[in-house]
Amino acid sequence: MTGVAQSAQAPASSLVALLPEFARSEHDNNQTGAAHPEIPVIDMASCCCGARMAEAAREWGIFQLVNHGVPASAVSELQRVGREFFALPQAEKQRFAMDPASGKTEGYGCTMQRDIPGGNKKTWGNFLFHNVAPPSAVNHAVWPENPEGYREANEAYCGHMRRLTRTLFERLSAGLGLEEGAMAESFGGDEVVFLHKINFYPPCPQPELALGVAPHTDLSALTVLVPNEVPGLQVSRDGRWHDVEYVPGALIVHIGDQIEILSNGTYKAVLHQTTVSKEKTRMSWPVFVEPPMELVVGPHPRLITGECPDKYKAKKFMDYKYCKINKLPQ
Ligand SMILES: O=C(O)CCC(=O)C(=O)O
Repeated sequence: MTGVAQSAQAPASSLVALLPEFARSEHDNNQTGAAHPEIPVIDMASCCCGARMAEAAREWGIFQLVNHGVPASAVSELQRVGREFFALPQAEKQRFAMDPASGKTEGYGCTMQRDIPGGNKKTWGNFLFHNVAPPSAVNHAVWPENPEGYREANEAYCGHMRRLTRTLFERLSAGLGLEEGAMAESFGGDEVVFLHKINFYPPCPQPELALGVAPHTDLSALTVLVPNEVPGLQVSRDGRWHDVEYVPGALIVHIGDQIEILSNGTYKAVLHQTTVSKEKTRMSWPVFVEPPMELVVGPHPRLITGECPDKYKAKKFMDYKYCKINKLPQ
């Protein structure tokens, strides 16, 4: 996530033209993408899946996972409560609005992207996000009580994310020649933070002028995302945008900034954005897996050598986050 979160003003899909605060210049809104079969789809039941993950993390910074072991029922329940939350009346959703100015940094909102040519622009979408684990990072006061089952669905899904993340960290550590436990340990072990977000991108009258999320890499170590069936996610590679194909049942894994730093640049945080549709509502459910705020993350000592000196400063995750959100040098 990037930019400055504002209290939410829902984009009005009944409009026939885009309000200026959402419209980007052509230069600023390069959406030309192509379905790209090369974005790796990795079968976790296959014996070489660890090597394929490491290769995808080096080459793309993104891959899709099938046979990941997260039950379809847990995913569909997560999606149900998300869809039902966004179908609530605006006033009900607004009760959970975030308000960073008053220190309420979790909740319902929309994003304003700063510092782009033509001034600040809103992205065409709303979101809800809050931490789900560990217990010390959770504030249930910012979780919606409606719809029924919201809390249970998020907690159950988080349990699956814990297990999956452990495996991903192990495979990605091995791909760097480190012990399997190295990455989990470097990101805080049992204190690693799971932040759940729901993105809601309603139909847009002029989709060619808007973006759902502006280009960014994730602050996280990694992000595991469930999309609905409406395409829109694009990733940048070799100077152009590539559409991420919808693979039913797959989970999309983004390498985030913290893994890029820990790997001393061997793995790449993926630059991505989302487009929006004229007719359909797109939704996505990313889980951002982050180190605790106080933890210092830097290149792993075993990956710093005479030939390959450290490429990133070691710093507390909270300082990294502050600099990134405020567009300050790291
Ligand atoms: O909706 C998506 O596919 C991507 C969402 C995303 O990049 C974000 O929420 O930071």
